[in-house]
Amino acid sequence: MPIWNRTFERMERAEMRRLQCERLRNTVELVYGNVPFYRRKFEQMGLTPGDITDLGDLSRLPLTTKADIRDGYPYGMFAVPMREIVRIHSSSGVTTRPIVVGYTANDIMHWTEQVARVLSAAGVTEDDVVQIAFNYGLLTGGFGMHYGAEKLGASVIPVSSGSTERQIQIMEDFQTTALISTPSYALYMISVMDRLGVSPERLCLRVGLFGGEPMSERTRKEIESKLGIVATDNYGASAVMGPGVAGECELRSGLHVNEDHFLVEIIDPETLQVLPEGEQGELVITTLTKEGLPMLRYRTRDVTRIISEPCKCGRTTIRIEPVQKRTDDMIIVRGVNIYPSEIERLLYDIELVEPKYQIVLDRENGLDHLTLNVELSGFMASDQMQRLVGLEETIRQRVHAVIGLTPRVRLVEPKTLHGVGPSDRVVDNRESA
Ligand code: DLL
Repeated sequence: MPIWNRTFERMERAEMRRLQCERLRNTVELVYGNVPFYRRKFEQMGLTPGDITDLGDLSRLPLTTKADIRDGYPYGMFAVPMREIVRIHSSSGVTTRPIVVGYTANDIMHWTEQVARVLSAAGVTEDDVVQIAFNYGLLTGGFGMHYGAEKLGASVIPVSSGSTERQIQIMEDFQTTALISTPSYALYMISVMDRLGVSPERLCLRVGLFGGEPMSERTRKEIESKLGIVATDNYGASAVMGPGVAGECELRSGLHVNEDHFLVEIIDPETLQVLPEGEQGELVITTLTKEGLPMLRYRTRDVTRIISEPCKCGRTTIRIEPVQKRTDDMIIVRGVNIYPSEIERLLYDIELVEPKYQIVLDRENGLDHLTLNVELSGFMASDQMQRLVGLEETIRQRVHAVIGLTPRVRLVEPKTLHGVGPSDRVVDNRESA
């Protein structure tokens, strides 16, 4: 099995720790000198960059949350002048401020390298024809994967997301061998192929790289059996880079972390204390080479565990278990990250309904659907049907404007959703579909 960068992916542990320490100290200097948010945090904590001498000091550093990045919207957390930023991406979020990520030329170079490693670990080579079905735009998936795949020398088809029938046609005609998408989009493609009567034997696909959202073992098996491919999982987050943070090798026993660029810890999301090695908790990532938007101890809210035994593939980097859940209420629907509170907020501004709601997620023919049950504030007789229909439409449009997805809206009678609390605010039936 080829290893893209043997120097870093097979580095001796002690040497890797030394490299990480050196890079951590550089990052600390950079943010202390250039990012007022971090300077303030250090001052409040009575810390100076000189206090960070080895990796054991990592837990003394402040944690960073998504809200901290948002508060600096758009460029407040950048550590270099704008003239050094060559690319800008951002997360989804229309009314709430999205997080904005800036990259220097070096950041892009490193990102490209990280993605090339992830692709190579999954078995992609220069002989592959790679179809990238992530959106090419502000989100990090499309361009992030694209540069890495080109660097690897593969033949890249930047088909982007959507136009599924056309995608399938392209996959067949262009003899695509590797598919890159979210796992749920792969499921949707499978259902469209069924409808069109395209059998996987007509395709040349052999491998898939899936990321951007959790992939359950059940989904992985379904994709593998229906497309006749090997399905690998890869993980990333825009706040620290985008795709390319970690990915499975062909043995698929955990996602190898690009440790020369990211330092990972697992914390208890309640006490915020670092957990002993091997325990499950919230993944926290510190960037080691980022220049545009360096991050100290970024709280991903993703739940995983670190696997430090060496992998049989020969890489010496630590691995993380596939991420299946989060410590907050963020849900990912059709690749869009959604916080229920964003929906709640908009309901406050709509007359005749209460901000009492429930989100139900279903999967039909491989496609995720979001149904929003919303409580009416007063009883409405059926002769007010037209008003009800208008109300549903208003909610649909407003939700679409905020999260970019059109929900199915069901208005329910007053007091029906009284008992709905944080634990059943979101009912996710997608895996049982
Ligand atoms: O999803 C970047 C990305 C794009 C990664 C394409 C991989 C492939 P964000 O939009 O900032 O960035 O969302 C980050 O998505 O905190 C996780 O909750 C979730 N996520 C990403 N990859 C995985 C995965 C991109 N493989 C958030 N498994 C993260 C589970 C994932 N969750």
